[in-house]
Amino acid sequence: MKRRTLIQRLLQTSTGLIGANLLAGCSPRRSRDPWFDQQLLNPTVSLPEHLLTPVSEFYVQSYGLPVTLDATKWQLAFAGASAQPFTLSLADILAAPQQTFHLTLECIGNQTGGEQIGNAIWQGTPLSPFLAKAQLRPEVTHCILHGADSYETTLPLSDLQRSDVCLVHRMNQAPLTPEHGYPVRLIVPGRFGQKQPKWLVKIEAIAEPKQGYWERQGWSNTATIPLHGVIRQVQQDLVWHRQSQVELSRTGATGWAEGVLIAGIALDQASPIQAIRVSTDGGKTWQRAQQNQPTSPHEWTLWRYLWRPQQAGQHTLLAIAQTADQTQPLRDDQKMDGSAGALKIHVNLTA
Ligand SMILES: Nc1nc2c(c(=O)[nH]1)N[C@H]1C(S)=C(S)[C@@H](COP(=O)(O)O)O[C@H]1N2
Ligand SMILES: [Mo]
Repeated sequence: MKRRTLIQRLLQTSTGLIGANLLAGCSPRRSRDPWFDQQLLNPTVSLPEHLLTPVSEFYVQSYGLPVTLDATKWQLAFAGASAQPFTLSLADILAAPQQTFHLTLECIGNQTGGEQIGNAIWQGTPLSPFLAKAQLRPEVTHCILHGADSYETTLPLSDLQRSDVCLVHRMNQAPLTPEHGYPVRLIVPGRFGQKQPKWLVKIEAIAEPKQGYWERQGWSNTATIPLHGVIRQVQQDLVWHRQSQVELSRTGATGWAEGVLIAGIALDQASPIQAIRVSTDGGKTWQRAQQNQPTSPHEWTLWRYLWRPQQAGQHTLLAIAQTADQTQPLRDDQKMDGSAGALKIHVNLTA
């Protein structure tokens, strides 16, 4: 079932105020444009090292209402097949060694070129020392991660033991907002958003694999981020899957006679993006774009390309990303694994 369909069904079965709240809680920004920075197009300014999505513009994906938790009473329980179950308070997490890192969050349901993606700087403490403290029983292979909204998702223990998996309490230099999981969420780099539980309250060690809330609806249980890049901007126009037609006149401040700037983003599960290739003739020929080199492979790569059109008329733009051992496919039909195809943008250059 599509996520939107699920929300529509929930709305049909609920009435009045509850329905209205559900819609607000689930998709406050569904119809909004994705956020992107116009400055990226200025060819005299080098590409920034980071492009952070302001929290106010960051997509929110929650299957129910956001939960308001009292941080002074909040506890995280380490439970299940453990020889030493215990709980952590927010103070315990703040007193533990801190890590700050850039990471791009994206929903597995995001369509090619969709708006459910954002980049932030996160702060938290590594999870693995706490897993060690819990003395998990030898038969433990997975953990169920429980949110206070009864959301759950699971991951193999070996993934959760990685040193870059963090109990996160800050986003863009401020405490997490209620929508993004206040007081604490888990961040597991390389996975789609559904593996980043908000309002985390329990980590339950179990001895067999299990599916979580979205995974039972058919979404991938590994939820690894595939290699993908998209065009986000053509001259001053923000483009995305619902805004893929651009009209440019020959002259004027943003006219095409002086060249057309195309910019976008690219991301992979764990490999650095080595090249972005742009086509302005529907895929017949490809040119390399200029790009930045984020220090973390979990942060989106920013790129831009200056196109010098030779003639007026209709043109089809495409962009694909490459790592050392992969090239993004032009088309991708595996929607329950996340969309990795190329976004097609149609540009009409008028005389
Ligand atoms: N507790 C809880 N955690 C959750 C969810 C949820 O509904 N409840 N949604 C997940 C999904 S599907 C995504 S894409 C991300 C979105 O994170 P954001 O709302 O902070 O952008 O949160 C994930 N964590
Ligand atoms: Mo998601």
